[in-house]
Amino acid sequence: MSMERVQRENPEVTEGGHYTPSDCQAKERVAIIIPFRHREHHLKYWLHYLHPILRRQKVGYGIYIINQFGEETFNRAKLLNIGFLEALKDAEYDCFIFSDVDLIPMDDRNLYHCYEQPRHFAIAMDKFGFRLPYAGYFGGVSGLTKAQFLKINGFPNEYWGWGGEDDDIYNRITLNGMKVSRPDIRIGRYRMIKHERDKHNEPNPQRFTKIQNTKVTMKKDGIHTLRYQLIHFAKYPMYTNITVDIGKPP
Ligand code: UDH
Repeated sequence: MSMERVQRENPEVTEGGHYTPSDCQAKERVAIIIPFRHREHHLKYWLHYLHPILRRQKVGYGIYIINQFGEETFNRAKLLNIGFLEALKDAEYDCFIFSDVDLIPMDDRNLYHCYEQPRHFAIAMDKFGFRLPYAGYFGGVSGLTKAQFLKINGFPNEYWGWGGEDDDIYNRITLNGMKVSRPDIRIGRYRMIKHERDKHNEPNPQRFTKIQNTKVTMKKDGIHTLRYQLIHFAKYPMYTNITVDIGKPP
């Protein structure tokens, strides 16, 4: 896969990875936020598959890659929080879909827009035998309206390394009186592009105790306490890249 090919095959996409259907009025503007570091190869495939799918679904959208600067421990949820704020600085959005860079939906009927309740899209991944691994799973691809996101004070900033942040987000949703909505199990199918475990994203041993404390931590840790430094903002033909310094674990 090459970026030139993706560009050639998606001439309707405008600079920064934006698309608006030409033959109808999209109901909402969707920002798609991807946490990222050193996955250039996956990104080409993700763009190759997703631009045509989103176009067929007649979604009005923009693609934002939130690239973690440096080699400190990865922090997925903090990058997603940054994506929410930076996308809103760029354009008006009503809906935010947070997607890992290696997850490709297999069914066009898994519609990338927002729902009355926070949405979990990636419910049947190949790596879990096309089943939900556990009832409270909220990983991979999820979507919230601006109001739903603000109601839970965004995502936690304090999960460094792999694991737990998606369970914390699930807890925030239920503790705030909302309920996760999901597609039919036959429709929510995904393929994950195979890869080895990343460097500097080792499983976080604190995750089990942290997810017990969401009720307390969600009030003081979230979108309202987000701190980061913007290093670089660039609009490429197929996506917008935002490189950020998010610091390191305490
Ligand atoms: N991510 C990066 N770079 C990193 C780490 C994570 O871009 O160094 C992003 C990327 O969008 C990825 C997402 O964060 O899809 C989630 O990363 P993850 O490691 O939590 O999840 P993933 O499903 O891998 O990609 C799980 C470990 C698989 C180990 C397989 C060993 N055979």
